[in-house]
Amino acid sequence: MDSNYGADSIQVLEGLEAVRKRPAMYIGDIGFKGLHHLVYEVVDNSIDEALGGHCKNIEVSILEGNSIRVRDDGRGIPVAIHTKEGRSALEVVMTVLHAGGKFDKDSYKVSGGLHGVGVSCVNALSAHLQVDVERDGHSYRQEYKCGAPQYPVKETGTSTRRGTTVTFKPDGDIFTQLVYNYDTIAARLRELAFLNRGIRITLTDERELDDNGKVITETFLSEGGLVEFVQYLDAQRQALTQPRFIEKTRDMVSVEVAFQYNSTYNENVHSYVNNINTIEGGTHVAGFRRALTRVFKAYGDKNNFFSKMKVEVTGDDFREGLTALISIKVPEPQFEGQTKTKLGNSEVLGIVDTIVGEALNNFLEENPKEAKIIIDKVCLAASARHAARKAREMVQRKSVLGGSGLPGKLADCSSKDAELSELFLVEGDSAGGTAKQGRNREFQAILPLRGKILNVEKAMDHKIFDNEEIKNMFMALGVFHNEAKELNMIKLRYKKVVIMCDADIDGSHIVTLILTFFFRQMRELIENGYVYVASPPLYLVKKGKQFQYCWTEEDRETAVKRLAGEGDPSKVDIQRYKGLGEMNAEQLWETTMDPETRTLRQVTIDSGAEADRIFSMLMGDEVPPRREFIESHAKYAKIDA
Ligand code: 0RA
Repeated sequence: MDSNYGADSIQVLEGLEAVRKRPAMYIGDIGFKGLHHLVYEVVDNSIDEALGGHCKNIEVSILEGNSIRVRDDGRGIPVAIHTKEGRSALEVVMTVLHAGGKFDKDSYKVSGGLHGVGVSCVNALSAHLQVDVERDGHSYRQEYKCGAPQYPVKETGTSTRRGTTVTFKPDGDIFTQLVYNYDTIAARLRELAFLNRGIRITLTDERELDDNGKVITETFLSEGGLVEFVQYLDAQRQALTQPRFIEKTRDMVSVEVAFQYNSTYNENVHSYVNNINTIEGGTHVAGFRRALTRVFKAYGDKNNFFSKMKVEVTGDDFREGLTALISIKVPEPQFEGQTKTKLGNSEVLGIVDTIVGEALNNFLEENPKEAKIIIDKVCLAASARHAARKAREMVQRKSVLGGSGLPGKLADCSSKDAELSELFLVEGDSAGGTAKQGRNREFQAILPLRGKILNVEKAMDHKIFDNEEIKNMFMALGVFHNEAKELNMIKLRYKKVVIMCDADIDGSHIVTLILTFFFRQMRELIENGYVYVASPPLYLVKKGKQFQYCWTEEDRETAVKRLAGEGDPSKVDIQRYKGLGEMNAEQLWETTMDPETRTLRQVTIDSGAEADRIFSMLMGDEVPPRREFIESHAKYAKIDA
């Protein structure tokens, strides 16, 4: 029987061959992101089953050897022979692209990963996959290698439960990274739990126990949904209003919005379409903004709240200190933009606008006290924006002048090609001096930053643009904000910006300050993949003329053993680098700056909402959560993938 199945395998492989040939086309990439995407793709199927009301619990396990198991208590994928296909429906679902929805007429699929490829794609990219179905009192199984079934669906026994369990091991011939990151998966599952209230999702890491010998496991279940999500994001901020919730469906588009105002000056609007984070926004966000501006403006005008204002109140002003989540579900989303995370459906704009507009009107009429608090904040924002614009324009006028527009502290490189040029932001003048000596001046520029830069998380824009270090960064980079606070990068002078700080707690705090600045003021640079963090070594291990730089404790131990050889390990000299200043120019070059030998860590944003929460926690007023976070995440928060 098993060998007979070979013939079918060939047919299957023809279908899935395309996926194995061009995996990146289906799952984005074949590195860390793509690897994790496989998990999300499988979980999405279970989420769909839950959204249809057929499933309450989803269990995700990271197994020993970095296999993944996803188990749900849904109806179970049908196993009966599909007459037209001549084989089990289960096999078709697992081996034919986009076959998932075919056997389920009564539900329209909303969840569906960013690339919406379905579980067959995961199968194609797995060295081994096993699916177990329990339904109608029986249990069934089929296994696959690289997507090819190893035998027809077989009955494995009886069962009183219902559900589907998919266990897979990503193919090492396809992926360049095979190790799963618990926090990355946890962040996505937490987000899914908030976005789909009432679904219990558990994550268990079976690879190791925690420091107390306990199993690493978390359960994500939100009864409050988006309202709880807003509170979670704003946990470290001071709320000015109660969270509000709007929920309505029109023309098959379901709209959910939760928002609250806090005492900061940041806009935190995060949006989702069919559970996908629409980082680039789109028509749903446009509809929300339009309603917000229109309704608040009309309310303020009607009550004469703006009459004393010397400046015009604009849309931006209504969003300062606003944390909002927009989650819509659309039957046929059109994704656009560079990263396909921008919703294009034009009909959605009016739908969201109307639904949010009506709800906001009611809210303002029924809650005059909260309305006044918000309007006062809006007026403050408008005045501050006016002041900030002056400060910003000063910086920008200088930065676009060229020549004399460069900061005095900048040691520029000779290349004028942004593609090749690198800007090192270096903590402190002394390390800056060493970096200047050590660099390759052809393509490496050095900008020393003085000690702690301004914490932009707590400052208003006019303070931010008055800050010397921040002005220097804008001028050196040659970028500026337009009226809508979008970053103009036409004159960007370097396409690699490397943050280089000491490898200690103070250094990592400064990295975080600088990253906060980029995240809040120049997020586009991060989104384009231009921002990096340097990794200076922690140790120099030396014996006689032999030496080795080390980046981890394990590195150091091996180096000591190697250099000691048969001899006495205590004869090996270990130098702990406390700061960049302890290295001479040559050492700094060969360990940290030389493109041939250095390790740079690219800064990426997995989830805008999670990054927002982490920055508010790291840079906000409350000290304990910050300390706890930094201690539990070793060197640098988890803002780099
Ligand atoms: C097709 C039809 C039916 C359920 C499913 C697929 C299904 C797929 C997945 C994937 C993961 N978990 C799942 N659970 C169910 C409906 C079958 C029926 O009508 O009983």
